[in-house]
Amino acid sequence: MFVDQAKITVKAGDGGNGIVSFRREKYVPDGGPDGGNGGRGGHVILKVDSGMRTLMDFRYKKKYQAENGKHGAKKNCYGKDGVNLIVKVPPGTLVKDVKTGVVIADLTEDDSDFIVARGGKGGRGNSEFKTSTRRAPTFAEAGFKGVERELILELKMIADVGLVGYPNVGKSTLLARVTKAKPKIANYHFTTLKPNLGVVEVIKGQSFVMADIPGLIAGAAQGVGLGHDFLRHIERTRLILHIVDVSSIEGRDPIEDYRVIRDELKQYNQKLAERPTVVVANKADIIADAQLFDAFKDFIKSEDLPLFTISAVTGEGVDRLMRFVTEKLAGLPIEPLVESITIEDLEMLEEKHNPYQIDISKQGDVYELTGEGVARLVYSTNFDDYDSLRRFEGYLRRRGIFDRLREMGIEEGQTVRIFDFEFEFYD
Ligand SMILES: Nc1nc2c(ncn2[C@@H]2O[C@H](COP(=O)(O)OP(=O)(O)OP(=O)(O)O)[C@@H](O)[C@H]2O)c(=O)[nH]1
Ligand SMILES: [Mg+2]
Repeated sequence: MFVDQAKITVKAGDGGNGIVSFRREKYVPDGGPDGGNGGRGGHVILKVDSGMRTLMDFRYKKKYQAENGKHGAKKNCYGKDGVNLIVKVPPGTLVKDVKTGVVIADLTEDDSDFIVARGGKGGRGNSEFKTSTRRAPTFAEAGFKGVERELILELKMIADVGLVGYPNVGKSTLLARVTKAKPKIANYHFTTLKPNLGVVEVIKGQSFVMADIPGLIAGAAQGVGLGHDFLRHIERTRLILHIVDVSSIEGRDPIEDYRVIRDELKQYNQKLAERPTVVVANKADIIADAQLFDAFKDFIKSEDLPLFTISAVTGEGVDRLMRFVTEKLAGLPIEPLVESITIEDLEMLEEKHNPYQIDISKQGDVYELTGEGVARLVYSTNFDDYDSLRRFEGYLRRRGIFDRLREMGIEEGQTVRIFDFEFEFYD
């Protein structure tokens, strides 16, 4: 089965908590704080495996979670970092973040990898909070949550040359003739149901990859027929071979066929229509209407495009065409498909959308704080410790929670609840 799109969820590991602990040694009274830091959560990393050809694996497994960092321990022991999770993807995988709609990576090169979700930092243990005036801090910091993201993976195969054309014009026949690929070939429309790739090497050391996609028909760009789903695979190609059946054996006019396909490419993506194109007149061995063929040749000349006349079945003209393509490719740059962004940029974007969220609701006279941001804060606070409470208050103030409470109409002395903890509001 050929699967070229998938939606998955990746969850990086949470950072381990820092812990509160005090040295307890024989003969040492009043040992200082020795609570260690938590470890970092594992990242989720996508890595290109050139042996993979589809996104099929992602059809069955949708959730990918890296290991959490371990909590800190006594004697200033750091918690272990969580193990990174490496997820293999085929070359040509485009990675989109669902929430922001941003393309974060375009993974093409073998073995290249990309962190798609960074593990949460570990929290600091109480020994890190020791100062000259605060010799025995009784609080530590909670680990940060690992990022969770929904991603769309989209496979855009990496081929240098794309074969496009009406169904049954001989695209697969040509691919089979010049490469080791064995696409299905038959005399009916839509024989090819999924893209096929093959390597062409007519000039030694100058091989290139050619892709054969299902035939296109009018309306393809809007989803008619099969072609639309596969057009994305030729988006990466540097050169398009537009195959036209010039035999008129099916009673169609090659000029008309050419125009229809051209239009579809343009509608799908203007860039495709601007891509360097070579027109290939196929089935020259069985031309039924020489007049139509002559008209076609004149027409292509007027379009100012290179035209090659071949027979994919007899092999006539094929070698000449492949040599021309090889040389043409040498002068065509490989351009990245999309501008991707760094994970840091994405995190900043998300941070703006939703930093560790704190929600406030009002129940009767009580104001209640909930959300991710609060959970971390509660762990990181020792409500019996004055210093810790001051940090807690400072954090809420910096995050604008006091302002928000006031906007909601809170009065001095009213109750604010966070989980089981309640305090009276005084500004
Ligand atoms: N006589 C002749 N027949 C050809 C030539 N090229 C292809 N054919 C025949 O045309 C029919 C269709 O060939 P395919 O290669 O399957 O065509 P396709 O463009 O891949 O078709 P779809 O996959 O359906 O889009 C087959 O019967 C081929 O044998 C040619 O140059 N000359
Ligand atoms: Mg085919």
